[in-house]
Amino acid sequence: MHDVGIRLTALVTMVGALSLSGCSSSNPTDAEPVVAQDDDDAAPAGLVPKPRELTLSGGHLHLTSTTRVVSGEGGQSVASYLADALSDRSSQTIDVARSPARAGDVSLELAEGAGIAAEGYELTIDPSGVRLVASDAPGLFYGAQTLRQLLVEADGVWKWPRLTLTDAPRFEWRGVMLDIARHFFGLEELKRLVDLAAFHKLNRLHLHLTDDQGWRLEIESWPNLTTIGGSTQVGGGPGGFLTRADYRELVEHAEARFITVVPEIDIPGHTNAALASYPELNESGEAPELYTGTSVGFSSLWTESEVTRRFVREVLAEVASLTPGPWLHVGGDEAHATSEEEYRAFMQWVQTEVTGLGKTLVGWEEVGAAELEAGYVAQSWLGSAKAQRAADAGAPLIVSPAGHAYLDMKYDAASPVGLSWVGFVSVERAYDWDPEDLFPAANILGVEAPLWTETVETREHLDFLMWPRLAGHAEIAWSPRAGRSWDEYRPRLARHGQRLTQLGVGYHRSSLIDW
Ligand code: TNX
Repeated sequence: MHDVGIRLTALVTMVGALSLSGCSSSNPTDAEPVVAQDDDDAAPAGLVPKPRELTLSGGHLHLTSTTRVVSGEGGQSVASYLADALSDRSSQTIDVARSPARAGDVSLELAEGAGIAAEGYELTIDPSGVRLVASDAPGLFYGAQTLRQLLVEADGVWKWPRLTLTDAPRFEWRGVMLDIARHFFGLEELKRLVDLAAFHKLNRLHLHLTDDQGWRLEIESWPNLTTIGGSTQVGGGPGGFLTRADYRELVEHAEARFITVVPEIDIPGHTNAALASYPELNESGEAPELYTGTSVGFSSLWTESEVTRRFVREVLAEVASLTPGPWLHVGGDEAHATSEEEYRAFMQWVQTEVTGLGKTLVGWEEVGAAELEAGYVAQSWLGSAKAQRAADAGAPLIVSPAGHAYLDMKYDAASPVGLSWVGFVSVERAYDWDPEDLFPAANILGVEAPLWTETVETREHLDFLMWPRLAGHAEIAWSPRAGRSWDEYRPRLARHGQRLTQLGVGYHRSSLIDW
C-alpha cells in the first residue's frame, strides 16, 4: 500500500507539473492509480500500413516512466521488444512485468480462440491503459509496431490517441528483396533494413545473394565463390560477402522480428561470379574474367555436367542448412545463354534437390516454362506467358510487377540514381496498383518489392530508391483493397514521412506529397 501511495503521489505531481491544458484524471483510489492523460484533440493517426478499422475516441493516454509493458505466457519477447522501443523513442525507462496489468500499463495478451485472425490484433487505448490482444505472437508484434507508430510527442509529453483498432494482414507474403550481388551491403545495413521492414509489418526478406558481379554468401565446400567471386562488384569496387556467422546472425535478427529470410542462389543464368571462381564449372574448362558491368543474360552454368550438378547440390545443401525458413529461391530468370531444353531439364532436377532438402522452390516467373511438380512458388515480375503458365499450374504467386514494384526504377527524370527500362515509377505508380488487377485472388500468395542495385552504391542511394515507395508496397500487402486510394494515402504518407525522418531514413521527398 505504502508503495502505491508513493507512486500515486509521483504521478499526480508529474501530471500537475506538466500543467497540460485539458488534463483530466479520475480520482485516485487504492485500486486505481491516476493515469496521465489529456482530452486534447487527437491528430489523424496516419498509420502506414492502414489498419482495417480504427475509431478515435478523443484525447490521449500518456506514456510516462511509470508505464509498464506487461504480458503473460508467450508474450514476453514482444513485451521486451516493445518496452525497449518505447524507452528508446521517449528517452524514459519503460519496464516490463508479468501480468496482471495496473492502470496505465500496456498489456499484451495472447488469446487463442478469441476469433482474432492469424497475425491480426485488437488494440484499445482508453483511460485505463493500453490493451493489445492477439491470437499469436506475430499479431502482438504487429500491434507493437502500431503502438510505435501511434506514439507522438508534444511539449515533452509522450502520448497515444485513445482509440479502438482492429487489424489483420491481407496477404501471407509481404516481402522486400535486396540485391547484395551488384553492390554489396553487409550485416549492419541488412539488420537496419529488417528493422525498417518490421516497422511496416513486412514479413519476408528475400536476399539476392549471387549474380554475375558477385557471390555474397560464404560456402564452406566451395570457398573460391567468395574469396574470388565476392571480391568485386559493379564498377570494380571491393565487393564483400556475408560469412556464415553473419548470415546466421541476420536470420536470427529477422526471426526475432517475425521476418523470414528467403535466400536466392540465382541459377543457371546470372552466374559469372561462380564461373569465374571455378574453371571446372565451365564447359571450356576456363574461367571467365570477373564481371563489373551491368549487362544481363550472358552467363550460364554448364547444366548437364556432373561437376555442376555436384556444385549445385552442395551449395543448396549448405544454404538450406543455414536457413530455418521453408523457402529456397533459385532464380531461374533471364537464362538467355541456356538452351530452353537444358533450362527445363535443369530446373526440374533442381526442384528435386530442393524438395529433397525439405524446402519449397521459389523461382522467378521464367520457371513457369519448366514442368515442375506442384508446390513451388513463382515470382512474377513481367507478367509474361510463363507467369500465367505457373499460375495455371496452381503455383502460388509472389506479385512484383516491375512497372509498379521495382524499387530500382527512377521516380522521374530528375532521380540521380536508378534505372528506367520499365519507365519511371513515381510514388503514385508505386502505390496505385493492386495485385488482383493482375492475377486472380486465388493465385496470389502476396506482394514483394525488389531493389536491384546496379546503380545503388551507398545507403543514401538505397534509402532514396526504397523509401517512401516500400511503405506503399507494405500497405498493398497488408491493408484491405477497399478503403485504399491514392488521395486518401497522400496525407497519411506525409504524416508518415516524419516517422521515417525520425528513424534516420533519407527518403525521396516526392513533390506529389505535401510533406
Ligand atoms: C531484371 S527482375 C532482372 C535483374 C536486373 C533488373 C534491373 C529479374 C528477375 N531480373 O537481373 O537487376 O531487371 O531492373
